[in-house]
Amino acid sequence: MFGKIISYVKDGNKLNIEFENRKGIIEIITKDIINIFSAFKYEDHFSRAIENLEIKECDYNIKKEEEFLEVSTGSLIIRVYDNFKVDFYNKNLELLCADYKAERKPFLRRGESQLSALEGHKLVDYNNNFKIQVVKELNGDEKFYGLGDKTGYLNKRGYEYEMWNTDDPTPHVESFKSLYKSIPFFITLTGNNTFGIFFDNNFKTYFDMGKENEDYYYFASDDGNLDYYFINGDNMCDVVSGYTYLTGKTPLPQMWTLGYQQSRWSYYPQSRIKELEKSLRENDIPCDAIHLDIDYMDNYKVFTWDNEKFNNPKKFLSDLKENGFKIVTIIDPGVKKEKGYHIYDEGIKNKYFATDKDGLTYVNKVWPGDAVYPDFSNSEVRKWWSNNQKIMMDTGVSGIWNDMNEPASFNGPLPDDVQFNNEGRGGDHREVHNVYGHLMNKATYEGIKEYTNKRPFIITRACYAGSQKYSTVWTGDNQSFWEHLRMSIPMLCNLGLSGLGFAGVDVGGFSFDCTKELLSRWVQVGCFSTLFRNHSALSTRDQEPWAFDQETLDINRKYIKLRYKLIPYLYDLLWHGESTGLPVMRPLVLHYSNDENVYEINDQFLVGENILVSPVVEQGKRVKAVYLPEGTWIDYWTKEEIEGQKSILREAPLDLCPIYIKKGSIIPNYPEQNYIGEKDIKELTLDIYPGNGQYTHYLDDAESFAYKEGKYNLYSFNMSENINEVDIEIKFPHSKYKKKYDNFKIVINSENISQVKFNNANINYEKQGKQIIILLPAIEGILKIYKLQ
Ligand code: MIG
Repeated sequence: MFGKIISYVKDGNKLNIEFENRKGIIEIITKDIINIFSAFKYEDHFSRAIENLEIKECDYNIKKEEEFLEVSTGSLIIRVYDNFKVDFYNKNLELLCADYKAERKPFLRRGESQLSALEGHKLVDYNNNFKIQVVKELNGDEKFYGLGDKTGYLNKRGYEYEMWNTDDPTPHVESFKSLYKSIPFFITLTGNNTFGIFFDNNFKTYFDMGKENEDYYYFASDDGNLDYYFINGDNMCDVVSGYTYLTGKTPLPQMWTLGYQQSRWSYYPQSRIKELEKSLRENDIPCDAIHLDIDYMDNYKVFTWDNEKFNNPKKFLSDLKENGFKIVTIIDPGVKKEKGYHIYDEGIKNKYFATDKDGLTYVNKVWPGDAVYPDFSNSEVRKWWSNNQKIMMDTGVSGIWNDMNEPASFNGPLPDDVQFNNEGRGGDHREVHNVYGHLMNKATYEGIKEYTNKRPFIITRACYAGSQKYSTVWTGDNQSFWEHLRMSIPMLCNLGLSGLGFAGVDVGGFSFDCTKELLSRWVQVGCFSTLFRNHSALSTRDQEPWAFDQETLDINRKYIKLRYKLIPYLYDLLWHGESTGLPVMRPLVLHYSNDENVYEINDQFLVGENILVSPVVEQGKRVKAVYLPEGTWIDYWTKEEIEGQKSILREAPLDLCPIYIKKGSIIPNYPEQNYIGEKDIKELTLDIYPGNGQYTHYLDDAESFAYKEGKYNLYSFNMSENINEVDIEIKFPHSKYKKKYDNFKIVINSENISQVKFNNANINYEKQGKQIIILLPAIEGILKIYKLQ
């Protein structure tokens, strides 16, 4: 298609290459991130994912060889061949990624699928005519991770997917090619080599990860530009950092958003929420937020309240807040078509809605009946939508839950020819579909930020690459199936690798009726995911922690309380994530990519680097096979030390989720609270697993942007261990936030202690079971713990 290389010109960080038939550009973003571009539709990137990209200029060399052009950046060597085939090598000239130079050879499909279609089987629609297609050689055991919220297992090798935001309420299974989100990014791992590819194209895109042929994998699109980034890294963490360098990091949220959240479709009227509030407290279930689904609205009209169900929402929400409950309300994009409804009238007057090909306002059916679709690809419409957030914020709403923004309708996806502004360029639904939710989230974020000056809390169902800058995500309409509890682990892990650091699933399952055993096990996973929300569908059975029996309630309480204990650890992870791009919930392969035993682990995950969770995800099972990677791990419940790089069997009665802490960990804990912020925490507990390790704890006002101006404190703990003692050096490298701790409560998970000194003075300690408790004033110093010899 491109033809032979004719000439090339270096233009700053870009290398412009003239081929016989087209131009190609190699752009050096950093020495490890390379963009491959050819203008098939637009001369520029016109990216919705990447905003304010900072190019890190580096010296790079170009060499012309007989067969190829060679570019070297210091980290990477890139060889460009005729037909714009590109191969990437590391600096030692080891091949990382090569374009496949032959034609695709799909496997044979025998028989007539039309015949099986008669019985209702799905026809295989096999597409070979892409406008843009990049085919890469497959390397032996190459594995693929990422790709957003796709169903199935962690490793995507051998499957095909499509990026086309899809609301399909039937049970999500492995054959789904797409779900609600489009994150055209994946990470590959072969031996010790890892890299990422981000195909920044928001038309429908296709990813075949070695399904049609074991010799290659490909990504492709019907339209748009050839525009992808090769992201190099020494390890998978670097690749995630590189990807989020381009598309943005998940920002630090308000701390309360990490609390337990209770939802269902729907809690109303007011008295029902009062009842819920009472049940939560009576059953001693900590909770920070209650979600209101579509029924709080007047006839499903967004930005309105049904005054029969809620007679004074402002007063009601403020009373709830007094008691520690925040309210999150759902907002759909579909605006009810009704003259006299101010949102509709304003939108019509200003031409804010998408149109059909003749320029008439496009109408489809959603909850309010006939509805029209705000054109979020128009910055003026986004401004309007931002302003509308004020209506909700003024009523006292604390977060917005953006639903149905694929966009969905009662008649499936919108037709291809629905017209959008597309940032002034004009464009149809084929182009805007995958970024519709993304742009709605951006508008929501900007509005809430402006009106509240707090870190906005937005949960979204649909998104595109880069939506992590604006919103938290949940994985939509799962079912109360064991299979969906199992799937939630690889799904959340892959979302995390795809930049979406703040994610969760409907705990207990959305559709279908949950069982007590399923909820008991689900809360053991949910309490570790960043977004922790129990939600269920209209007319399913009650699914709150107390809706089953005493045992289920006790198990829910145990894990919800564990969650509240871990809040400072999770918050620290999010703070770190703002610079590293790493998620809270991580697959083991992210940190142990040299250990082939972890490549396919779908039923375990890490929380940060220090906590390993191996939940039971099968009905009736009371024992779990746990794989512990290298290092020494401590059973959270028994404090038993176990050497890693092996599998063990762990007894796991219904109330027990196997949890392991890595030796050398320091984990901050909060005291019990009914909700975050209930107590003014003057004493920070540090749960310490003696060994060698470093930990930095972060403290700020937990809600505003003042931390961006440096108003925060850092507490660093440096621990080292030898045969005689464990030393912890406590330092405060940054102290610009006015509130300080008074004390540190040091919990040492070891019994063999003879003496403790802080800054050279003997201090008291107390023995409690298998732990030693030391109370310290919160000052800098050196804590020395002498072992019993
Ligand atoms: O399925 O607003 O995924 O969480 O409860 C109908 C009602 C629309 C879909 C969301 C779900 C929500 C429901 N919505």
